[in-house]
Amino acid sequence: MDAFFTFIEQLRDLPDVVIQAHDFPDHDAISAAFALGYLLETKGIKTRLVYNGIVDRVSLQKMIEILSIPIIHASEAGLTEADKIITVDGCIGEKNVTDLPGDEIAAIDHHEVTAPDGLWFSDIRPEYGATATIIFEYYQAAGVKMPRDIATALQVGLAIDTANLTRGFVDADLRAFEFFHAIADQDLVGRICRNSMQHGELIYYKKMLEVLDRQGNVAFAWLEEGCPKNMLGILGDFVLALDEVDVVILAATSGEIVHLSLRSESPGVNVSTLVRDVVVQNNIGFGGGHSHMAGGILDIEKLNSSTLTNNFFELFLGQIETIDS
Ligand SMILES: [Mn+2]
Repeated sequence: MDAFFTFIEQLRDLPDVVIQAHDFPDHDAISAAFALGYLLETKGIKTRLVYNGIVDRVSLQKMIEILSIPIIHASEAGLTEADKIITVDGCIGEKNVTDLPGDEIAAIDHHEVTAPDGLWFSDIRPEYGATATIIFEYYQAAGVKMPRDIATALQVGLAIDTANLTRGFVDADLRAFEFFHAIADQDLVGRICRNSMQHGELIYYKKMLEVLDRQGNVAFAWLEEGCPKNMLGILGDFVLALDEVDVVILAATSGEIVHLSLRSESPGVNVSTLVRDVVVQNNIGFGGGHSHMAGGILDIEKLNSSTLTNNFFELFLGQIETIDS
């Protein structure tokens, strides 16, 4: 933890510091930014919280509203090259973290990423269920009393990232959960976690089911008319609920790009590695995340100009067979 405190000292000379959540942020990203911002403010460091992309879950919009989380869209933050940026729940250099004006000085993340050299501070813990847990440990070490609103947001982030402590978590997450649970507003946590979509979004289930295909324990679908990025994850979890299915690969077209969302409950299939292997090796986009939950972005132009268009999911299936054998 010494490195974190040394880092805080380095921030004292700055007029303020920018905390950036990953693009199309989820609950963990926004909560982590909220909580880190508050922690730094208690140390006399001014902060601005920003994200890029859109907040596409109604439950996240409500969480921001109800808890008055002071995060704004990066385009409204008036960032300049003089700004210093900390990325949370995402790492500098990853494609889901827009390179904003300013100097990226730190990354705090729990994805399978490698922080670039030369940062003032980096704290990457891929085994952790959520960035919320890393931030919780900063509070503990700093001896800062956590306000109820912040515990509420962090509990939501941890609950959603770990599917209510059913995937990808470690003992540290349990300690954090116990702490949040003791002080957070449990009614609000429950309401935010349960109300994850709107009536109008049910259509995405229909659209997905119309094109859903399965080969062995791998299910896949491409929503050509598009789907909100974080809704795609909810659909992935829905398909993963099938007993016959252990790996889910969903794609949704969005203008010139395609969002990918992957899930795995097969110990032999690391979807973070899988999506990197397929998408990066074929030079058609980018991807990464966790062994059980990953995402990616495809460049349609590159996909179309390659010979891979017609057998896109075959690329994944072939790779999974390679892994299995
Ligand atoms: Mn996260």
